[in-house]
Amino acid sequence: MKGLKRPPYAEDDWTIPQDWADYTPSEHATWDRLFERQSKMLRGRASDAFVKAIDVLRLDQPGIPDFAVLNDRLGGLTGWSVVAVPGLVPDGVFFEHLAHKRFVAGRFIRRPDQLDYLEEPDVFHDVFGHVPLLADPAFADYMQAYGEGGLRAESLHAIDKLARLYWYTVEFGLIREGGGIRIYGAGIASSYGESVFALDDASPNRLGFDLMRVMRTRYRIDDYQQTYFVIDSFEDLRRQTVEADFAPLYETLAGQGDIQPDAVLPTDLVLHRGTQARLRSRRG
Ligand code: HBI
Ligand code: FE
Repeated sequence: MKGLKRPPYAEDDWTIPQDWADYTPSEHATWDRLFERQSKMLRGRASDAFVKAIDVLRLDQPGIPDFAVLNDRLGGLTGWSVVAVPGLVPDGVFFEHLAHKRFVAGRFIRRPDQLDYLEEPDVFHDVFGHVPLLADPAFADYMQAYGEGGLRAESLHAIDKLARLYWYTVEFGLIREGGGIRIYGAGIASSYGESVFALDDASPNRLGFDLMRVMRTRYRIDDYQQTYFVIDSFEDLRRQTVEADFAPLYETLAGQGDIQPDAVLPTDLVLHRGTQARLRSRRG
């Protein structure tokens, strides 16, 4: 995230007051519409931990959540808190917050004509998509370790590799659960279209999670993913990452090429081999 400029009203760490009382009725109504649509969609599709946390954190109360109230509940569970920011923040600032168990959330909410697509993360993506799993102890540990690992990756010039791990887990991760596959990534969970596509469409690959393989894999930012990686459990993800030393892994990766977003390798654990029909039809 280069070239971002900190607005004058933000603190040095880029946080701003949420000013919850200043949200308008129409902004609260936008949250309610998005919440209603996504929470219905995710029943039976999202990981149990995600669905249960929506209840436990009382995210089902009407309107944009007041971070002060949310933080009382979340803090009691895992010690995490949510802080408001204007939008995207520089990588170093982002990592520093995570390392201190603070999740940065956009204060703003998308306009009614942007319900399905926006470029910068807003309060719906950040709070509905990300915050539920911060109530899960194993996932919360993983997020904190990601922040600490990000700070180390900066000096090792390996942020691009580490960012792929975030992308394919925190944003677009799937998990084996209940004899099938469920959603846990925030980018999927907060998207109406992708929460169907990621699980049910024949187009994308669904491959078993492999840490080194994931860090070599390029990703799309302009469309649904061509490949999703499926973890066995949050505890397994925690064990494979929090307990690993990434410095030697980055050295190994430096000698290996990137993998294209749609590739399937002979070494992959293939749960579903994608037809990639979506991209083919979009390219016409
Ligand atoms: N800023 N607000 C915000 N939210 C993010 O998810 C975010 C960010 N800055 C950088 C970033 N993510 C990622 O590019 C890092 O994981 C590398
Ligand atoms: Fe996100």
